[in-house]
Amino acid sequence: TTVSLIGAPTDVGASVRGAGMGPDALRVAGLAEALRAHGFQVIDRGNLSGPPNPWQLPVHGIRHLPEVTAWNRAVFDAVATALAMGHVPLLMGGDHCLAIGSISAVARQCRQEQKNLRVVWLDAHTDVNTEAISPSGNIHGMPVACLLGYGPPDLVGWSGERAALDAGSIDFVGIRSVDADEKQAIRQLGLQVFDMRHIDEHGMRYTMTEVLQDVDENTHIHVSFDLDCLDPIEAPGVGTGVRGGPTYREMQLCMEMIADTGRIGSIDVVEINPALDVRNRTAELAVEFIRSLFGASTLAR
Ligand code: DIR
Ligand code: MN
Ligand code: MN
Ligand code: MN
Repeated sequence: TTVSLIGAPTDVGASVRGAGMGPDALRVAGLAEALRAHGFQVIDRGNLSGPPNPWQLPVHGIRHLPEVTAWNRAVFDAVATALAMGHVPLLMGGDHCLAIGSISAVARQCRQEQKNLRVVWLDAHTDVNTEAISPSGNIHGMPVACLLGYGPPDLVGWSGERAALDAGSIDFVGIRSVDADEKQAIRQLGLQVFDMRHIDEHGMRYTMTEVLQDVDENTHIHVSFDLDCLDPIEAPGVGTGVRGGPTYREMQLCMEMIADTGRIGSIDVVEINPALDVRNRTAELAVEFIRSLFGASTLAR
C-alpha cells in the first residue's frame, strides 16, 4: 500500500485561527516516518495552495464561501488523483470543511469501482449544520450536510450525484456537542450518532462492532478524524474542544478495530491547531492513532 499525504494548510472554515498549521505539525510529529516504519510506502505531496483567510463575517449565514470552495476544489482534485493511482489518500488539514472535497472525491471513486463506501466520522460535533441553521456560519460545522446534499449549491454535488453520501453510509462516534437545530436535522435525516452517552453505557468495543457491522470485502472505509473528538485533556491543540470525550485507550481501540477490518481506504486528519497546542502533543497523538489505524499494535510487528 502507498499512502499519499496531502497537506491543506487553511483555517477558512473555522472560527478560531491556527488549524492551517496542521500539516506541518503532523510532519514535525513524524507522520511519514511512522508509516514507513510500519512498512508502507509514503509519498508526501506537499501542501496544496489556496486563498488566504479573509476573516470576514458570515454572508447569508455562511462565512468565506468562495475561499472554502477554492480550497475544497484543490482537495478534491488531489484526493481524486491519489485514488486513481490506487493510493490511500491521507488529507492533512486544515479545518473540517475540507472533508467536503475529500469525501466527494472518495464517493465518486467508490461509485466508479462499485465499492460500498462507509464513512466513520470521529468528532465531538456532528457537522451537519447548513447555512439556514448554523449558529456560527462556519463551514467546518457543515461538511456532513453538504455531503448529504444540503447546503449552498457551490458545495453540493461534487461527487457526480446530488448527495455524495446517504444517511445510512455514515456513522458518528464521540459526539457531545450538537446545536439546537442540528438535533432536528439528525432526527429528520435518520443519522446514526454514537454519542458519548452511548459509549459510556455500551463501551467503545461494542460501539465499534455496531459501526463496523456491515463492512464486507467490497467496502471502502473513509475515516474523517477531527482531533476534537478526543478529550481535550489528551488533545489540547484544537479550536473548539469539548470536555468529556473518549480517552486515549478508547480511541486506540476504535482505531485498532477499524484497522482489523483491513478496509481502510482514505483518511482526513483535521482541526489540529498548533497555536493552541502544548509542545505539538496533539499532532503527536494524531500520529499514534494513525499508526493504529494502519494496523500497528502492541504485539504485532
Ligand atoms: C459548531 C462547531 N457546531 C458550528 N462545530 C465544530 O459552528 O457549527 N465542528 N467545531 O468541528
Ligand atoms: Mn468536525
Ligand atoms: Mn469537531
Ligand atoms: Mn450504521
